[in-house]
Amino acid sequence: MPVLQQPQKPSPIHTQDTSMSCQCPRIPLSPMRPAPEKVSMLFKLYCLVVMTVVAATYIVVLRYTRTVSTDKYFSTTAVFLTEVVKLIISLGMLSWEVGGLRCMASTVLEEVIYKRKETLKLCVPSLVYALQNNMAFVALSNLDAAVYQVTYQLKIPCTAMCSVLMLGRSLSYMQWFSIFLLCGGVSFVQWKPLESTAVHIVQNPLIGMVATAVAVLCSGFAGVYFEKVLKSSSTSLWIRNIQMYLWGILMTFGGVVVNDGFAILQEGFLFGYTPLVCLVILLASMGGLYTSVVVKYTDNIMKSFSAASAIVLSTLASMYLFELHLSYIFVAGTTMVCISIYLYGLPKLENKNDSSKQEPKKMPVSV
Ligand code: NCC
Repeated sequence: MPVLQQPQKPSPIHTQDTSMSCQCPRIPLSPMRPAPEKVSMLFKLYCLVVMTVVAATYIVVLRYTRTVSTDKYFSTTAVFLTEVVKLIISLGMLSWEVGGLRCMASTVLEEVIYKRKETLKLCVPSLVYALQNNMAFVALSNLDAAVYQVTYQLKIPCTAMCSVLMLGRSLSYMQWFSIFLLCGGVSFVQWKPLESTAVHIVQNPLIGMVATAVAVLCSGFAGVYFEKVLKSSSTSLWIRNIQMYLWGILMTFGGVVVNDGFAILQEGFLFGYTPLVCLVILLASMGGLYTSVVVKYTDNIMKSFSAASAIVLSTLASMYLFELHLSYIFVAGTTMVCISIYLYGLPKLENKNDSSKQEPKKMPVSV
């Protein structure tokens, strides 16, 4: 069962009683910590499966648009437009949460514009995610999608390391072992023999690998940083997202100007855009928003475990649907994933006598 994360400490902002101009529900401003939002297991499962399926489709479509299409669009503009789409959807979700556009506007004014210090906190993950999202384009322009997907799994131990260092989580040796086992298992499950696809550009695998390494580090750090900010107060997820995407728009626009500014003046902002490029932007937006919901209701390590289970299940489902044969490497990978989930959920033996350090037993999400 996934663990519903409780906010860890009350934020000073919740002790202030700032009044709003309209009769809006004061969801993000309650001085008391609200009872943890309960969502059904089915809803979590749905978010995880959508996140995983979107991520897999995103990587394949992105790779296609960068290597097979003839007119190469400016990838920085796609990263920028993704932030814009995510901001618009988050504003929509916030107005649904507070009950209308007027209330949404006053909540944004109050929580995002007036609380500059809070908004400033989101500048860090926004910058790191902007770098990560640009690196994904560089990596997938230079590496095969399967190679990228497999190497990108190194983000699992990297995320665990960041959770230990930044959130003060303690992991037993067995849990560390299970994390590396999971990393290997997902890589095996996703492994596909290299196929020579028609590629219309010159690729540099070294650049691809360096970009993947940067993306791995960014994913671990930014994910845990966002989780820390989100769970240290009862501020709504959509407000946190709006704060982050506003910075994201600024940062990624900086990327557009610095990297492609001159060329865009000549060719146009939307040069090389096709319906597939729009699909990349849509998938990137959906993937990002679902990621934020998953992190809200579980945590970043759980996200890795549950995404791994979803990958195994979706691969099994597609094998059943398309009558494909199980390969030995897939069976080995699946076994590794299952064992790692079991091992991660075992109680921590070394903390048994130390009640102060004991955490409630967390079972990984099994899907
Ligand atoms: O690498 P990953 O996620 O951790 O990257 C997180 C992505 O979500 C966006 N995000 C995060 C928090 C938040 N509040 N809002 C957001 O929009 C970040 O901008 C970042 O793009 C994964 O765990 O494997 C996952 O992978 C990505 C993607 O496949 C890789 O980053 C590709 O390089 C998935 N994103 C998409 O499918 C678009 C994500 O769903 C899962």
